[in-house]
Formats: sequence, C-alpha cells, structure tokens
Amino acid sequence: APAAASSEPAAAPADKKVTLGFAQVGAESGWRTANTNSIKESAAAAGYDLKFSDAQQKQENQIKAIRSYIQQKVDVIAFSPVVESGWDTVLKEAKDAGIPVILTDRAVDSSDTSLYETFIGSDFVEEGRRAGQWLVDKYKDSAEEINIVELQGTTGSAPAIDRKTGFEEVIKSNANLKVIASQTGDFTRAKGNEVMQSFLKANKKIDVLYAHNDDMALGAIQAIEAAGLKPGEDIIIISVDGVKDGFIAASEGKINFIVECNPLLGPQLMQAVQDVLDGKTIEKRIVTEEGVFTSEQAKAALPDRKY
Ligand code: GYE
Repeated sequence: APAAASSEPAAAPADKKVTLGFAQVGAESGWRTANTNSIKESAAAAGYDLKFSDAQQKQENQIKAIRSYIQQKVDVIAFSPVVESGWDTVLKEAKDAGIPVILTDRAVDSSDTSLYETFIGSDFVEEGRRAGQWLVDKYKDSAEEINIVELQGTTGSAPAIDRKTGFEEVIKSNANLKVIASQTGDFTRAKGNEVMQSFLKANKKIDVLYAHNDDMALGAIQAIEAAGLKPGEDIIIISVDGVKDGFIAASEGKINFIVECNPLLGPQLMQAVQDVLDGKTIEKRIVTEEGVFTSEQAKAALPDRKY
C-alpha cells in the first residue's frame, strides 16, 4: 500500500456503517423515479448502508417495511408516507425502539410531532396556490365561465389534499372559474388517461385541466388528442412537478404552466440523518425551494434540467 494510506486510521468495520432504512411510496411517476435515484445516490455518497423498499403505493406495505427496519435495528428510518393518516402506531413502535424517524416528501397528520425528527419536503399548498394564481391572472379580464377539470393525486396523500386546497383558495376570487369535475388519477399516466377520457365524455365544454402531477397531465394529453382536440389550445393545461417529460410537453405548448416540485431530496435527507445521529437539534420542518414555468420558460430551461 502507498505510504500515505498506512498512516490513515483503519477503516471502520462494515457493521459500523450507518444503516438507513427507507420506505418509498412506489414507482408511480417520473418525479418518484428521480426521487428514488437521488436517495440512492446520496446514501452511497454518504457511505451509508441503505435498505430500500418500494411499497407500490400501499400503506400496508410501507408499515411492513418500517416494522422490518425496526426489527433489523437500523440506525435511522426515513420514509415518504403514501397517505397522511394512520401512522401513529408504527411511529410509536419506532420511538419505543429508540430509532429516529425522518419524513421526506409527504407529511403525516399525527398530532404528536415527537414521533418524528423532521419533515423535509415541499409546501404543497403553496404549489396549489401558484397553479391557481396563474389561472386567475390569465382570466382576469374574461367575463366568460371557465370550466375546469381536476385530476387529483393519490386519495388521502398530502400532495393531493394540499394541491387541491391551495388551488381552490386562490381561484375562488373569480366566480367565473369553476371546477366542474374532480377525480383521482393516482399520480399515474394510465389513470390520468382513463379519467380524462371519462371527463371528455361527460362534459361538453372543458376549458382547463389542472393535473396534480405531470404524469397524469401526460396521460390526459393523449386522451385529449385522441378526442381530436389540441392540448394547450383547446384545453389549457396546468400541472405540477416539472419532470423532463413534463418540460418537453410544455416546450411543445401542450402544457401551459408547470409548478415545480423538487424531487432531489437525497442530499438534504443524508444531512439530516447525520445531524440526528450527531445529536444536533434540527428544524422540525425543512422546506425545499422551487419555481414556476410557462411554456416559453420551460423551453429555455429544458437543456439544463437534471430530472
Ligand atoms: O408530485 C407525484 C408523485 O409526493 C410530491 O408524488 C410527491 C408526488 C409528486 O407521484 O408525481
């Protein structure tokens, strides 16, 4: 071995590596894929032993994964709760086992905030407001009734609840803006396509689609085109996330406005893991930074997008 290496302290034995158990929601969207990659890459870069599970959008699978991490005595558990409710029991089990829990991406509605160290993620209500504000501005001089259809995210999930709330809060300032149909598309392309087809069948005049993520908007765009209509012109489209395929559709004028939601939470999560293990006090809420993009802005930003 080179001389320099021999003076370095012996590497920590493999079992001394920090073990992080991460219970992921699923693989439902482009956002989720980027989020998973970010977590895996950052854990590797931090030298952590990552135990990763995919719950296929089912809470029971996530609870099972968390219980197995408790049994394996991992150092820290992190997860993105698929829905907001129903976590107190398993979080209490982790607490009793002395294993700190970090929430990423989605929140829980537990009133006992001592059940987790911090929640790292976006402000979904604000994202909904940004979507609504663009619409309010766009139609500020119009006297016509504007019919909006909404594709909601996974029922009971924080982003679906909050993006709906923020949007409604802002659009109610203009009585002409009316949500005429609202249904879940489970954050997937397939469901977005299916539900948009039924919206188109049931409603003669649809002016605007508000989709809680790009993937559902992309599925809906196919349904709109199949119905002989022009997405972005005949039906104005707003979505949330800003993944590559969403940006491409926006740069083609098929999505008119995208509210960004940053999936690259890995580095902040690994930092929080380190801080918790070092016994530092960390903020109970860590909000990620994000922007908004019109079609033109999306076109300009596309070459530099990381996900
Ligand atoms: O917007 C969607 C994904 O929780 C913020 O989940 C995340 C959402 C994201 O399926 O595409």
